[in-house]
Amino acid sequence: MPANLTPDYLEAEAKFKQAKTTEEKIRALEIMMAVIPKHKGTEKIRAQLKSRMAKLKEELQRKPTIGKVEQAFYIKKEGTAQILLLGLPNTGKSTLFSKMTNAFSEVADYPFTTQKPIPGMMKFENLQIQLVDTPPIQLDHVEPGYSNLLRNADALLLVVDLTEDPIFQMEILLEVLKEMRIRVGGRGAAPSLEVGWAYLKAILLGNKCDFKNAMARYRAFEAQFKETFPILPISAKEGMNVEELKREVYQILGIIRVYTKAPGGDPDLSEPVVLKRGSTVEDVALSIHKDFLKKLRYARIWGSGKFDGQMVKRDYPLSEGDVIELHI
Ligand SMILES: Nc1nc2c(ncn2[C@@H]2O[C@H](COP(=O)(O)OP(=O)(O)OP(=O)(O)O)[C@@H](O)[C@H]2O)c(=O)[nH]1
Ligand SMILES: [Mg+2]
Repeated sequence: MPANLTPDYLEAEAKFKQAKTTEEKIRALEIMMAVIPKHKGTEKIRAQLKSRMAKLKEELQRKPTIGKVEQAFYIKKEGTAQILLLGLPNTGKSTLFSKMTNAFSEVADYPFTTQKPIPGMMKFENLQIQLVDTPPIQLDHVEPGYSNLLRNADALLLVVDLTEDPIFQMEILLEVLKEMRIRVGGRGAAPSLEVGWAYLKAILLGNKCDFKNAMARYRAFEAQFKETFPILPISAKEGMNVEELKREVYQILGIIRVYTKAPGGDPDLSEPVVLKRGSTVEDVALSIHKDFLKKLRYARIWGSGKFDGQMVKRDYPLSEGDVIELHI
């Protein structure tokens, strides 16, 4: 007897396959068990789901619970991407964070104000991007959980204070990152890495550029690092260059936004489909549903095509802002 699995079920199954932690797997599996059609044809699958669930629950029990500090250093991703603010004490990370997001993080004129990571959402055009404020980096002490926090992020904002030597601060940051086996860059392709190393894209920010002499220090800093990183002078306090920074963040993520529409209809420009740069029509179909991908015959495209409504094949590479009509 055929199982006739429903789209609901297949979606939950896709989530299960993507799940990284045991908790996430259990959550997805619960949904699969709840929505699977209960008839003779699915009997075997239901039994498999049950035994899989039992194994996962056992696994959860066996796992040593992670420490409180590590828990505080795990920030669940929300929105299009997760960007971490990183820097030495008192460089203005929390000021910038509060300026750019809907959230609040305490600001003070003494160092070590921020003690644990704090997430907030930053709006950029029709996207919501998550920013995370972090406790300051120190040379001699890295909090447990810090390395994982970084590795889980999509990009970093490295904040230096232009009232002090910015090149020296950057050298310390790079040293601490190196100890965590994290390489950073921003321009050009990702380097090949040794086992155990991670690569993260980063934007360098020279903050407090409103101070006297700050721009002279910024220029030396820029000259040293601009080949490797996107780099900007900002004033978190006065909001200088904050809009440019948002655009740089979007650029560094390496994503494009496209919009789908139904034949005869209009696209919803407030609901972008976010894809990696270089994605094709097939990736859009897959983002809707894997069945959609199977059934897809062709698409019509407005934007990067030679003319509006041009018919394109499944492997057509998309550009930022394209509007797509999928035909099955
Ligand atoms: N003039 C000026 N002052 C700033 C700017 N950004 C931050 N400050 C000041 O610098 C001090 C430190 O700012 P915070 O935002 O708390 O710095 P932080 O990097 O979060 O500090 P920690 O959490 O201790 O690492 C505060 O007194 C801020 O008002 C800026 O762009 N211009
Ligand atoms: Mg802070």
